Amino acid sequence: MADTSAKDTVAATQGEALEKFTVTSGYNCCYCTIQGYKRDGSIVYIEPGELPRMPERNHACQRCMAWWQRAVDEKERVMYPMKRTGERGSGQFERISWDEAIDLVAEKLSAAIAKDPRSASFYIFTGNMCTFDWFAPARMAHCIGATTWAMEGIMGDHATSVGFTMVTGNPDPGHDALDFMNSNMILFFGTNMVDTIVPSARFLARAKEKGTKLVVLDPRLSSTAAMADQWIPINPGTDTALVLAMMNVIIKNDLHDKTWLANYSCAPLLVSDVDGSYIRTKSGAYCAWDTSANAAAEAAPSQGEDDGTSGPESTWALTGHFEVDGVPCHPTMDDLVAEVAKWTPERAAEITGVDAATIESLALDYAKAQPAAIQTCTGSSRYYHGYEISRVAATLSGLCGYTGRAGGGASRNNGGAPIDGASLSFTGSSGSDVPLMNSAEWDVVGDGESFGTFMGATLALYSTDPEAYRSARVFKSSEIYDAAITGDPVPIDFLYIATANFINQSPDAHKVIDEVFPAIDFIVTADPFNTWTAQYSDLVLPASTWLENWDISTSGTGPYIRVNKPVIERVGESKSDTEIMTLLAKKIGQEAAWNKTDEEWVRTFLDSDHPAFEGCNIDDVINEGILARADGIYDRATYPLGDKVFATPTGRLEFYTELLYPFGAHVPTYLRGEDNPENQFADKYPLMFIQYHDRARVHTQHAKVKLLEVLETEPHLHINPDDAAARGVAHGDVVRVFNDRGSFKCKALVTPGIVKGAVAMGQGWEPRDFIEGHYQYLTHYAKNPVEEAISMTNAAFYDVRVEIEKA
Ligand SMILES: Nc1nc2c(c(=O)[nH]1)N[C@H]1C(S)=C(S)[C@@H](COP(=O)(O)OP(=O)(O)OC[C@H]3O[C@@H](n4cnc5c(=O)[nH]c(N)nc54)[C@H](O)[C@@H]3O)O[C@H]1N2
Ligand SMILES: Nc1nc2c(c(=O)[nH]1)N[C@H]1C(S)=C(S)[C@@H](COP(=O)(O)OP(=O)(O)OC[C@H]3O[C@@H](n4cnc5c(=O)[nH]c(N)nc54)[C@H](O)[C@@H]3O)O[C@H]1N2
Ligand code: SF4
Ligand SMILES: [Mo]
Repeated sequence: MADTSAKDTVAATQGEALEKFTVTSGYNCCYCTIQGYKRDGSIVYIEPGELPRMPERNHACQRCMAWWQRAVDEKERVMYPMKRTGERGSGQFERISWDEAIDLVAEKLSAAIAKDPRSASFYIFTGNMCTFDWFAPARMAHCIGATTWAMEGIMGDHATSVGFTMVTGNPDPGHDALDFMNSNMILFFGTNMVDTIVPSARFLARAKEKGTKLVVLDPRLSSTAAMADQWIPINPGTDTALVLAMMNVIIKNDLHDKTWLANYSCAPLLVSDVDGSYIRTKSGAYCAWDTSANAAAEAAPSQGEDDGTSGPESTWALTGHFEVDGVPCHPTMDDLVAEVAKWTPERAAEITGVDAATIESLALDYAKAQPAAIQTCTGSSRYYHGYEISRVAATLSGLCGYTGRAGGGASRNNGGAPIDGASLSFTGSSGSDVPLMNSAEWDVVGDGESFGTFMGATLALYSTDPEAYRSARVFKSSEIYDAAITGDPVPIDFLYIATANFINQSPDAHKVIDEVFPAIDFIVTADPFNTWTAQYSDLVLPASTWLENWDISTSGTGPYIRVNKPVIERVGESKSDTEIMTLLAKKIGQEAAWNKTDEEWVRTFLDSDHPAFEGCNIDDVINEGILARADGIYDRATYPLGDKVFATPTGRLEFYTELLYPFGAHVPTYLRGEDNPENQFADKYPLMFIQYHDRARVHTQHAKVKLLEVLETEPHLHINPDDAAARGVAHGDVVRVFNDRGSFKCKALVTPGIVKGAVAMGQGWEPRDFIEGHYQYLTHYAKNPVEEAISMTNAAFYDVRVEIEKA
């Protein structure tokens, strides 16, 4: 909690009133609202912002409180537009004016468009996730028929969305953090909440104090594992095998909730013995076997009471062999049971390194907890076939009837849902056709299609509507390397990068530098900081930050709409991404769509008829920086799927995915061991190299922040004492970490807090922080056919084999 006495002391001593501000973080973390005080335009200090009606959630951590030091550091900032004069990567640039810079962008962009509009690409990632500055470049792409890239995928996180969407129809079915209090047991597969989803961690601590058992599976003794009742060290990338064995134990002990499964899951739905497809009626309805009538009947999408029960007794068969219209068939539950039967705790123990007795008791504890919650974020899915861990976790939750139930569920994070679990909506709120904000003018651009679909398209499964993606020219980011190099599926002649440190945060940096970038004629990077990516660009534009801009965000803890207005003066000649696009629009005949100042866009968005805005005074919201939505829920732990309505093809919790039958993955299984391309290196490179999202930084954003250098000033490689001793490495030694793709050098941190056979490093460092090399020289990008079929490949950043030696 904030200690405001420091501020009062400062102000009293100085005999002055400090100027208060409220602003919400834009980097890819938790959208915390922070507040602070300025003297003569300079920040004096920062503390947690006041969240209306939910003061217990006021939150700020060291990163947001310290980051402004970097934002005002002129040595770190890109101060002016800079045009490359030397070779790419040489760091040689000359200062040019904004006029010259925009002329150059317009010229190169127009040349690409004249050839093929799709050969002009706009790539955004997550450097600033406030609505306008995040999406302005993508919106420009839509205006001119250019290409954008679905955001998850090449740089991460899609596997988690895929797994959850497959099973629940929702990429992010997270329970509110307060709901931890309703759990008797909480099981974490990775998810280092204490460092990565910090505002939720206090509720975890409270639940623990109340007696909830917290179990964390992690190859590392993470900050979250350190506060758990039990840390279960697990071999990287193997959680799926463990969950399959847990399901095996649960089913063998008859602890699964058969009534729930029959009512709300695909378990009773019939599939053909011949080709694995769901049995459907002529009208396309799914079928199940009704044991009371001894006949097949339509099984409607599920719907239920949000009462924590398993629903009414059911007469659907969950096992058996039947025939429908001459087609031999069986319920999908038989497939799940058959698959998990292969996964004895002993077999899983060999793969996971967790002993069979621990797996067995974990399974029994979980099933008996009534209810138990699961957390699996993105760390445990940065593997080949990474979607399997969230798929299997969501299935396990359904198996015990915990889905859509207080204290249960399988969550991706615990941010605190705005109303109904839709934390990512910005132009609409799920369950409502009325746009949340007055976004029509911003939304509908180009040939009349909705830009609002872009956001949805980047998180949904590609397979559900490939046509919609193609017509919106949103390509799978998993194809961006191939596109640049081969022109397939779309050529890239012009690339505009914003809010992304592309080289630093994408896999296989040698490939990017040696093959991908050289194949692109002209690369522009807009960034506040002089990044590795900027060094390889032809033109660098100075972007201003969320501390300097007008903007809006709707995600994050609680049902709020957050407004940013400039807190500090623009550094150098920097401009917001929206302003940069507005300048560009004037040169390329798009000014009609870019006819507002940033402040005018903010005011337009807030002028909404949606019930969320009832009684809203725009000036007050702008002053206060936060609007508590009139339709928000403030006094209870929210959770999704209570109504048992699943937006899956069957309309039920769907562990059986028809599309994956040809891959032998129609029910959750553990595939990685057999076809993972990285396994060819298993003998040569015996160690798994994983990374983690460190407490001192959000990706590359917190470099050289003086206050944070108290925590760590350079990257370290965590290594188990046995692995270190076998290589003659002592704590603090410089080590060389290498594989066939590349190498880096840094100091070793020898610790029993990591499993044998794995080494780990916090991600987000740049080459200048290493003694030599960079972690991204060792990562790889192998497309995964199963993930491509269902959506797109998620970069398997943690599925990397290496060896180390004392340098
Ligand atoms: N090896 C490895 N690689 C990874 C990961 C990993 O665990 N291991 N994690 C992956 C994951 S999950 C993610 S989400 C990605 C994140 O990757 P990125 O989104 O690229 O990461 P950031 O460093 O947060 O931000 C990118 C850039 O945005 C810039 N920026 C900040 N504010 C603004 C602004 O207002 N305008 C503009 N134009 N730019 C701005 C920042 O200075 C920074 O250079 O990294 C992925 N890469
Ligand atoms: N401080 C901070 N917070 C962040 C970010 C950041 O960069 N810094 N980034 C944000 C973003 S974009 C994202 S995507 C999220 C990521 O949020 P998380 O998924 O919580 O982050 P990670 O650190 O990648 O992984 C979490 C834990 O998983 C462990 N792990 C790795 N492999 C495995 C495995 O195979 N099995 C299991 N059980 N555990 C494994 C790691 O050791 C780590 O402790 O964090 C967000 N919050
Ligand atoms: S948790 Fe993330 S958004 Fe919240 S204060 Fe910390 S760095 Fe900022
Ligand atoms: Mo991420």
